[in-house]
Amino acid sequence: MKEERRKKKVLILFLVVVLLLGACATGEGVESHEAWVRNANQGEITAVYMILHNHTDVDDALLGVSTDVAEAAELHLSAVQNDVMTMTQQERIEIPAGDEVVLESGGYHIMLINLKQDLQVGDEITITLNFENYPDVMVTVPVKDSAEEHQSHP
Ligand SMILES: [Cu+2]
Repeated sequence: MKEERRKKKVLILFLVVVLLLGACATGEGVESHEAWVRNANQGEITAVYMILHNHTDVDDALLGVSTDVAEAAELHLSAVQNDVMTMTQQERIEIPAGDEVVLESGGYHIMLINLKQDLQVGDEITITLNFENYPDVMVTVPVKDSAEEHQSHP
C-alpha cells in the first residue's frame, strides 16, 4: 500500500517536471525562446531580448547577429557600477551545452544601432543569429512596448 502511494508520488513529480520544461524538453539544436524587441523609432537604438537554449552536448557561443532593420547589431552586457548603468560590447555570449542563457533588460542583450525603420508594437522583424558551432538560426522577433518594462536602458 505504502509502496503504491510512493510510486504515484514519483509519477506525479515526473509529470510536473515534464510540464515545467514545456517546449524546451522537446527542442533540438540551439533555439531561441520568447524573443522580443523594444519598440523604437527610425534612427534610434533598441534592444532584443530572448532565451537561448543549447540542446546540444557541445558548448557554444553567440558570436554575432545580422538584421536588415538596423545599421549594426552588437552583443552587449549591462551592469550597474557605482549606481551608474553601463553597457559593454561583448565578443561572445557563452551558451554551455545543455544550458540556457537569458538575454534580458539589465543583462545580456542584442543592441540594434541606428534603426532604418520605425519598430512599432505589433510589427515583426527577422534577425539571424551566428553561433560558434551551430549553424545560423533565423528568428522572427515581435516588437513589444517598452512602457511596462524599465526605462533606464540607454
Ligand atoms: Cu546595449
